[in-house]
Amino acid sequence: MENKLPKLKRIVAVHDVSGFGKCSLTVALPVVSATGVECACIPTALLSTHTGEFTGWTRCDLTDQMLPIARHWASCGIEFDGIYSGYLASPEQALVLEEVIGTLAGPDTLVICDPAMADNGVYYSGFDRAMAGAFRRLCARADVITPNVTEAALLSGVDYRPAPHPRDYIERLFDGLDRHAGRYIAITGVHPAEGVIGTVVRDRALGVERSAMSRALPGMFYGTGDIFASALAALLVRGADIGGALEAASALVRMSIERTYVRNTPRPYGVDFEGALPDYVRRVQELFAGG
Ligand code: PXL
Repeated sequence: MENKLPKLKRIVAVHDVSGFGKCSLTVALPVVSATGVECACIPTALLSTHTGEFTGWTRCDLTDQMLPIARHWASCGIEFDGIYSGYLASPEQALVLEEVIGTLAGPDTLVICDPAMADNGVYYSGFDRAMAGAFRRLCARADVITPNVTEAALLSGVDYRPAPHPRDYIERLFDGLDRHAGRYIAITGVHPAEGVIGTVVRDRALGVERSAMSRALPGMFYGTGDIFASALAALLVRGADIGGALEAASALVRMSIERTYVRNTPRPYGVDFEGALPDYVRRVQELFAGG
């Protein structure tokens, strides 16, 4: 058979496995795959659930596995188009991740860092400013970073402000992050006005910003930052432009939230992204029509 398909792009997702609760690797794997990108993974920790609202979760740190996995892959000559990291078990793990990046990244590998450590003005369980320091370093090594408003404030040193988030506040966050970022900064969970939520992206190379906004539904939706970052990472690695990637990733999050809201799924259980994937795959096909 004639070889007419372009080379499959490959990402390694470096996140924890939270066995229940639909975040980190349990959403990165399906979302990256649905984008038509291969998803290898380096698990950073194994937990029974994510740490938001659940109590009594189990946790096994996998820091000591990360470099041996990366070195094995390097010895096999496996190459990566993207290295996409999220939740890390400890600040020390960020240093190990830098070594993993050094081991696996080629000159064209896109590095995407989601500094998953806090939300709604507070650190996730077990984290403190040492985690912000570690992510600051890692974000400076990344081409794309995807902090939420809380994480952007912690990384930049700007005060955290609950909603609404006026334009000048978001500009201060972007400016504060400027030293700690590569080409794209995507700030998620921005509420420019009551009832409106979305993501604002600054393209530092072109000096332009763009946003994708939707109607805000009440409550906290776990894992949506991971769904957004997974889609954005895979779309950019596959070669989408930032505008198309932002729209498609935001639509996936919006539809996942709407379905969860209508179905009234318990919030800590994660969002119904499964039912939103068919629409997402159609959008991806349209973005890459002919590619
Ligand atoms: O979705 C971010 C995330 C990932 N992994 C774990 C978490 C959280 C957020 O709470 O607890 C273990």
